[in-house]
Amino acid sequence: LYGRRKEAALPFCQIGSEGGFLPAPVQRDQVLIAPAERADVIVDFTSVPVGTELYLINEGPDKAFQGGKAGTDYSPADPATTGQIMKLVVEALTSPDTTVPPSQLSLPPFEPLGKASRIRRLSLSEQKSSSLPHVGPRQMLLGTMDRNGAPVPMRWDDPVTEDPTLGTTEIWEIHNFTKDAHPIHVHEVQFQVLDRQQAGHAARPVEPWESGFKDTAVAYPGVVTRLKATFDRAGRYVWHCHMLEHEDNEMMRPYTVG
Ligand SMILES: [Cu+2]
Repeated sequence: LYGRRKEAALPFCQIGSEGGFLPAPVQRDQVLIAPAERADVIVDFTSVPVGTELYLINEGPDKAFQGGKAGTDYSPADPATTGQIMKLVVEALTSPDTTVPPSQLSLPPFEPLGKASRIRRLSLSEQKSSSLPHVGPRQMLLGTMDRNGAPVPMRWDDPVTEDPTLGTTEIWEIHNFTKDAHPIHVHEVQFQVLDRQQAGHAARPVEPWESGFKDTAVAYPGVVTRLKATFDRAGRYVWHCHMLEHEDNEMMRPYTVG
C-alpha cells in the first residue's frame, strides 16, 4: 500500500495462502501473486489518520515475468493503467474495534506432510514455430525427463505419465527449461513447496509466506521447484500452468490417482 507520493505507506501481515493458514503470520510490504495464487492478508489501519488516501498498486511487469525485482530487473507495470489496482480512503471508526492485532494472533498448528515414497522429475519446455521462428515460442509444454536430465515434452493427448498410487505422498520436481516463470497449479491436492534450486547452486529454502499449503507455485526459469503432495482421492485430474494463454495451448496435462 502506497501513499499519494508513491512512498511505501503501510506494511501488512500475511496469515494464509491457497490451502489455509501459514504456520505463523509474516510481516510484508508487498506480495508476489501469480495467476491462481492467493494471499490472506491483514492490514492494520489503526495508526493511519482519517482521510488518508492509500493505493494498492501492481508493480509486476507488463510482459512475461522471469523473476527478479521491479525497477531493477524489469520495468513495473504502467502506473496509468495496468499498475492500478485499488484506492482506499481511511474513514473514522463507526463501532468499537474488537479485532486482534496480527502480531498477537495464534494460528492453528501446522502439520507437514509425511515422508514421500516417490520423486518425479517433470519439465516445462518451449517449442518454437517452424514457420515463424522469430516471433517467440509457439507453445509451452509440460512433460517428463529422460535419464540424462533432458526434457521429454508432452501434449494434452499423450498418455498419462503422472499416476500416483492412492494415499501415497510424492515429490514433484518441476524443472523449468523455458525463459519465463510459470505458475504451476495442481488440481485436487494442496501441496507443500519444499525448496527451489538453480543448476549448480544449493537449494534455497522456501519463503516464509510459501510455507503453508498451496495449490499453485511459481516455477522460475532455470530453476527446479520441488513440491510435495499426498494424493488421497482417486480420479483423473489435471496439472497445468495457470497463465491462460499457456494452459489453453498445451501447457496442461492429465494425471490420475488410483
Ligand atoms: Cu506458463
